[in-house]
Amino acid sequence: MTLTAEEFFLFDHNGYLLVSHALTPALCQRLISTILQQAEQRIPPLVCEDPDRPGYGKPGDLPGARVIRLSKVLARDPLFLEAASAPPLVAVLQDLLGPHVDVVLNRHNHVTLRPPGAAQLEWHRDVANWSRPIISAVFYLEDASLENGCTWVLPGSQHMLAYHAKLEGHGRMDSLARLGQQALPVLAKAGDVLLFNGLLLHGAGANHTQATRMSMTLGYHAVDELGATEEPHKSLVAGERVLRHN
Ligand SMILES: O=C(O)CCC(=O)C(=O)O
Repeated sequence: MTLTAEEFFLFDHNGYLLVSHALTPALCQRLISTILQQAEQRIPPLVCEDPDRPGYGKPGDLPGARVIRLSKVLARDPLFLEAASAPPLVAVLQDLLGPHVDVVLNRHNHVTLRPPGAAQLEWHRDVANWSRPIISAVFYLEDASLENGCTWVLPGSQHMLAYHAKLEGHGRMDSLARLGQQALPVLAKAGDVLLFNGLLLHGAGANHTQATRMSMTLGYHAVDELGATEEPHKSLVAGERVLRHN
């Protein structure tokens, strides 16, 4: 897949782009089975539902509590890297980032089960500074709707650099106040991947249905041509590691 000029424009202008059918139904099913198995076996690191705040997460394995998130997924099973490197997705990432692409291991790198009753995910940005951006990727393993807590975005907010200070870097906020009137829901099908600039303000709704709304979130960026050649917190998904000097 190659992006059209219009899709490039929209990613740049609005800060996000939905890539349809990036994962096959078979791959989504294999991921869901693996996730359910690992949640059932309570394989750490995990985030569980906080008994004091139903619907919200608390890190750690809390006995008897529902597992709502699996962390460090790329180290759990090669299947997750297979999804991270899905050819239709990598083709779009290479269009946006150039030929050499890393998936970062120390940002996101988790699966959210978003079970029935899961609370909203507060508005936030994904990076602490505009000069170290990532592309965030939400992989929908099940359809995402208004009822089950789809992702919401504030189009164009990646350009609001002055606003950044109010969030204290990688900040979360309960509401956008009046700006919330400009936010849009992203309705997605299982297998779609939402790519967005890590500076884009985004969140997710509560799950009001009786089923899960599972998704995996990862972060990507271009291989850092200014950085060290060994990158323990990154894994190459396309191209090669380049280090350029002037
Ligand atoms: O699952 C979503 O809709 C958003 C995910 C997200 O923002 C995150 O995992 O940090």
